[in-house]
Amino acid sequence: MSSIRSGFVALLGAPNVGKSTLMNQVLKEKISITCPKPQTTRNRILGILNRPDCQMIFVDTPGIHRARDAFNRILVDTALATLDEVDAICFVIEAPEPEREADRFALEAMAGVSTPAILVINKVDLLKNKAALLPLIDRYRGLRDFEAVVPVSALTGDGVPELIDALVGLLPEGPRYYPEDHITDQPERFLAAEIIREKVFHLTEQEVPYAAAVTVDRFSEDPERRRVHIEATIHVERPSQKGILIGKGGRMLKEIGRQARMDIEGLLGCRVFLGLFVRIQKNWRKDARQMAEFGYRAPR
Ligand SMILES: Nc1nc2c(ncn2[C@@H]2O[C@H](COP(=O)(O)OP(=O)(O)OP(=O)(O)O)[C@@H](O)[C@H]2O)c(=O)[nH]1
Ligand SMILES: [Mg+2]
Repeated sequence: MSSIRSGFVALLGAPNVGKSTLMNQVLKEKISITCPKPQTTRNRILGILNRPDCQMIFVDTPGIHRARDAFNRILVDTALATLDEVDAICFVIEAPEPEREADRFALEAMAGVSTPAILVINKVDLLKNKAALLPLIDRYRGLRDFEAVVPVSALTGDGVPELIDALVGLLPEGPRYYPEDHITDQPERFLAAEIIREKVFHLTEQEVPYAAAVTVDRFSEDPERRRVHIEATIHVERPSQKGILIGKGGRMLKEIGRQARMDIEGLLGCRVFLGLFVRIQKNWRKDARQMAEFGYRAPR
């Protein structure tokens, strides 16, 4: 039996640079939710790439930023905790906005870690002039000793095969950590909750997406009707947010449910009944116990 390479690769960077989009592009499957709004990802999310010669386990993380409260501290700590458990890092920035303080801050947060890192310059599809990348690459090379610099478009897939090739070289020989047909370790319940949260992120504005957490209260097969029956609750912090989520005549909640149900049906490959409820959990982002109950706790 010939040996393979295997290991863990963290996707790290400032919020909104396209880490989750890149993960989905690598896996050709939607594992991690994405949104034009920052701070979409809140957990550490595994995506497993299986090839005959390697198993590469990508770890998508929340965007690193200057956390101003306990909730955001948990998000940032969740991202930084992956530094200790990976064989390689993809540090992601976005090409159209190269001079961002946010990227500098994220890079500094991993300064003390010697894990090999690749600089991934994302969103090159938005660049008119690729030569504009050269000074950017020089500057970043001065800030950290990157193993490689790879421009990509997570949206179109441009450059992604080159990125994977560069990463394979950084992984040690090892076993497959997960069965070959697995592409994530996230349970279907979690993926369903995330899809609902994604629709809230896309369809509501200002504080509402940030004040929302989703729990799945029931997830069961209904063999008689040949479908999966899901009941989920969207928790928000204030009555005004509940009002917005439900919308005039219940229209907003209906639309969130419709879009989420279609995506969950695609994920599960079967028909789905989705019942959605909205509940106020006053100031849950200020309550450590409540945050933990929603799946947000500081990593050990
Ligand atoms: N044009 C273009 N847009 C992209 C590309 N990659 C990501 N985006 C968009 O950028 C936005 C943010 O993408 P995400 O994947 O959610 O970013 P993220 O880094 O995971 O963000 P957080 O989880 O909030 O830290 C979304 O609107 C994506 O569609 C790309 O290569 N090109
Ligand atoms: Mg993300």
